[in-house]
Amino acid sequence: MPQLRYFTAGESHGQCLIGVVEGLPAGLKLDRAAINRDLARRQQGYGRGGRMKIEADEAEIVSGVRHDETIGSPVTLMVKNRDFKINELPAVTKPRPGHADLAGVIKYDRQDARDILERSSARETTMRVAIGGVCKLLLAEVGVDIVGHIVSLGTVQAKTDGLTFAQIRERSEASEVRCADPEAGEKMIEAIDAAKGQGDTIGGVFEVIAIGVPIGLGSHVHWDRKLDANLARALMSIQAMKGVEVGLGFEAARRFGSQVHDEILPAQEGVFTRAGNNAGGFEGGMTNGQPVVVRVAMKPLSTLMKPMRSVDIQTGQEVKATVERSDVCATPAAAVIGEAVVAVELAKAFLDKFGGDSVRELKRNVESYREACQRW
Ligand code: EPS
Repeated sequence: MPQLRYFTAGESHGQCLIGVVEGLPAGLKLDRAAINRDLARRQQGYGRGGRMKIEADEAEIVSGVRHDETIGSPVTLMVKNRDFKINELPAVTKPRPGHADLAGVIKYDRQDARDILERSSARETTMRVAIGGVCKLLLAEVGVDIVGHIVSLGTVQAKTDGLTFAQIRERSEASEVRCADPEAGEKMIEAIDAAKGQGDTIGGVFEVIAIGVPIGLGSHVHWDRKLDANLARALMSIQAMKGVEVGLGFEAARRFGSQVHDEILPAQEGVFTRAGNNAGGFEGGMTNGQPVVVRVAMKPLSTLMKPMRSVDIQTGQEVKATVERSDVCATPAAAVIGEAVVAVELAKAFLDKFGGDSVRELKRNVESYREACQRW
């Protein structure tokens, strides 16, 4: 069992969202402002709908801390829903193609798809971002930093080759669509407007980069210890995700080996260097000391203002699918969720490799390993 585990609970229009994180070392200063900054980042992005104008997500920490520091016990986080009205909402009987509605009502034997959509809603990602925020604070202690940004939206591609981590952060943070290429960003906004004008939705691809990750997180020895696989699973579990690539990803399959693999160069400052990072920071399921680079494809959201054909689950008659308040595009927000999910998986991998009942112990262990890698 990994040292770090978490659960989330809560419905989209329920009272609140809850997260319980077990296995955090003691002595981690929980900077609420940093966690709330990420919650606010998740709420932003061009193409979001009415709900985000109602909510002002803030995490309350209700267990596991004293004087704002973890004490080793489970940390419970809570985000209240301002739009708490789960018992007043109308029934949903016209399942939306692409949504969890239909499979959910059949599987759980419900007559109202609201019983499904309340939990399948991407509102749940609020709590994952809060938990990811906690994990980012832990990762900062061991020298890891993470950024998520949009690399394509619909058919618009961003050009980000040659940009540094800091440039990607600065530029994507300044962009309404979290895109580090301002020209592409404008076209993305146009694409979102066009989709909205048609009563349609639009998806995209985001990339998450993590720097400062040492060699050797994860392992080649067994399938469930391969960190790239665990990352892919965690990223796929974000609502509306349809594909994950590591490094070159699918493009690697179209090239020869000599055009894919990152040549190994003599040591500089004690560590081997690499001629590139097509591997996205992973070889054999282990980190190889290069930045971790993953890209994730998000489908267009399934609530359309111009609804698609469906069948009423009560009458069996052909109808148009349910129309509910929703977003035209939430891919910029998904990049923030991706950062959080990557942070959780990396934090897990650090604690699995280095242990640590306290942050001080974890840091000692990581520092001594980094030194050993330099001497190797
Ligand atoms: C979301 C909250 C939801 C939607 C969206 C994401 O709020 P509501 O359903 O009250 O408008 O805006 O969820 C969906 C797109 C979905 O299909 O459930 C959020 O907090 O991210």
